[in-house]
Amino acid sequence: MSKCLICSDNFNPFVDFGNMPIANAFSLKEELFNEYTFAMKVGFCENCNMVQLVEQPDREKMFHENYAFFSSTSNYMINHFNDFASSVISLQNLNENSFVLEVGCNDGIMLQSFLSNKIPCLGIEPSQNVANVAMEKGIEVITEFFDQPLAQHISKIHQKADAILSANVMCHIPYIHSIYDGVKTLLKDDGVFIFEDPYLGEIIEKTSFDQIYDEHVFLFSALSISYLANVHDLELVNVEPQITHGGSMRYTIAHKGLKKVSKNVNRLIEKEKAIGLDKKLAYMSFTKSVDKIKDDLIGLLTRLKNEGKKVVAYGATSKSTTVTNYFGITPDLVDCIYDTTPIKQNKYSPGAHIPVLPYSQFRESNPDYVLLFAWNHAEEIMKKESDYMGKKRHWITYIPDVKVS
Ligand code: DWN
Ligand code: SAH
Repeated sequence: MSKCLICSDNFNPFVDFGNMPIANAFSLKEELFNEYTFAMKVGFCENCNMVQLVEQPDREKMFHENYAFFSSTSNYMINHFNDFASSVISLQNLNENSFVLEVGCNDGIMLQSFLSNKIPCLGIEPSQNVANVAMEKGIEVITEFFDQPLAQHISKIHQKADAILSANVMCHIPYIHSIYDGVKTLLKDDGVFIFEDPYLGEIIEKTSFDQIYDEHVFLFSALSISYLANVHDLELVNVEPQITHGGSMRYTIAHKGLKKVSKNVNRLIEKEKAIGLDKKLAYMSFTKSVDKIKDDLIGLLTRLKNEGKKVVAYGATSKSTTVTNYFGITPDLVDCIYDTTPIKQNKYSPGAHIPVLPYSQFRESNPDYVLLFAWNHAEEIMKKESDYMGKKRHWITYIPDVKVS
């Protein structure tokens, strides 16, 4: 039995992925003998409806001065965050007297839009190397983990916030009660806390099991977020689906009773109940679907190998650490992974030890098949590579099921 991080009720895990390394720990050859692993199991709390990891590595093992994920590696995401910022500017009528705080600003992909609109903003980003990139853009950043004590400190040096924003960060934080206390401290009476994360409903529907890895301690739904907000005297006032990261949800939270609650909130909660996200059964069938993808993908890669085909992968994503380690995909089946991120290049993927090579070498490698680990960026990547791939080369995708195209 494990204890729920939200409501302290007991629950049992519904899926066990076995021992997993740190998803973004790309290593040099000499570091491979010493890889840290943890037991990755996921459970569903029937009391508050939160889906969560049973165990998570210490935060310093994941977020540090060599963090491997830089948000601005996707042009699509740059546009997405520019649109996100514009929507907040008009929702809150922001101007040069306002104040915006972003939790987990990474390389400044979103705050750069506030900066260029002359709206005062502050980023909180504990991973020093990505924070440096934001600071080089002229963004003010505190390089610490956000929590209630840090919020207290910020409240002494800044006005309260018109908007607290966060993308793909809230689901990373097991001490989330401290985050919500911090939000309560820093949010103006008419302020909004808006965050987006991969959406549980999409993960279940698409069997996107690879959204589960060390950093993603929670998979949120409107059901679980409204429970959590309520505990902190806050209220979920809007939900807006996003197509990013394979299907995300943007949640807007305000002080309880101070903003009108959109009809979208109840509609989504009712839909979640109708598809059974509040019942164990949905999670049991998810596990079966993951194993079907495993059998199909390993079957395909083994057959291609036996036929002498050259198979490489595209995008050394965090998600791919779950895929390669759970499925047992090693360099026997996939020669290497091409990626544009310098810090990942000429290293080995966590656990599976597949070489990660610079994207600049992708085309000269002349593959027959390309396994798309960055499937959430399929539209952007397939468009960019369509001339090169032509009719002779094929993409392999595996969410929601294994497909060759
Ligand atoms: O939640 C998280 C999300 C926002 O980002 C973090 N926990 C970590 C990270 O997850 P991820 O690594 O699964 O994210 P992506 O965006 O799917 O990673 C894409 C990878 O592919 C990056 O390493 C960059 C690379 N890439 C590439 O080589 N060529 C990406 C694009 C678009 C490309 O054209
Ligand atoms: N917002 C960006 C980055 C997501 S990656 C995007 O959507 O692309 C997750 C980020 O959260 C990392 O940069 C990590 O360093 C940061 N992070 C993790 N815990 C945090 C905390 N307690 N406070 C602030 N940032 C945190």
